[in-house]
Amino acid sequence: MSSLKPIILWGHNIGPNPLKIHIILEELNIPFEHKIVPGEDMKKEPFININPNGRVPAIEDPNTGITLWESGAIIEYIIDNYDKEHKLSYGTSPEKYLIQQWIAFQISGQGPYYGQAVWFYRVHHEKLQSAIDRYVKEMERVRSVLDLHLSKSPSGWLVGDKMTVADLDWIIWEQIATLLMSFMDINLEGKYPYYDAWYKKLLERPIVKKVVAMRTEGLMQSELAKAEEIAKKA
Ligand SMILES: N[C@@H](CCC(=O)N[C@@H](CS)C(=O)NCC(=O)O)C(=O)O
Repeated sequence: MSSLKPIILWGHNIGPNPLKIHIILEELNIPFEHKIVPGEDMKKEPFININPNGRVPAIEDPNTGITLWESGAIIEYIIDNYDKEHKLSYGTSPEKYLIQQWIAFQISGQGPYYGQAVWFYRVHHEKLQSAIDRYVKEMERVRSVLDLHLSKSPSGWLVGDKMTVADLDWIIWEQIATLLMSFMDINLEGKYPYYDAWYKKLLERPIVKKVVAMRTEGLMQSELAKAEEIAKKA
């Protein structure tokens, strides 16, 4: 991969969606540069020329000239173009489509629901316990779906007999869900054993560990910036 020009990954220091792409690019040893788009710059020029939806991730690949946004589409692109040996994917049916299925579920059933749980617990201006309960319940329901599927998987991975992008795609939001639930004194450890084993295996991967640590550092910095802002106004 050394002859490749680095792919530009437009991301965020705490946003989980770009970090999914960061993990996959690094696991595949693809050169890339993770450029941070500050939240206040996302919905305006020049970033909306890259993603009119004003969200991250987006990529620009100088090797092919493509600009792409939406994490599911980006993962499919990376696999088609840069995982020819199928280190983290499969090229044949049914696994190829099963990977797409788990990615589709991640984008529609994990990210938005977990994101709302974080929003209503940490950000929303008023405390709406019924909204928090709804999204936390959904986080547990999704965990039970993963556990049920993994209980029937001889390899302990979501698709086939090896770890793929389908697994890596889920880990960052699962780590955030576990952290969020710990703030609420919810501990599901032991209730979903197949999930627990899968979660631990993923979290032990050096690249996943590094990206989780990067996000923790980013969170600390943004809490510090918020505290400084409050202190300035006081
Ligand atoms: N469906 C999109 C979701 C992207 C998304 O919501 N990204 C967050 C960061 S993790 C974002 O850009 N938030 C900024 C905003 O909503 O203004 C994807 O999977 O790429």
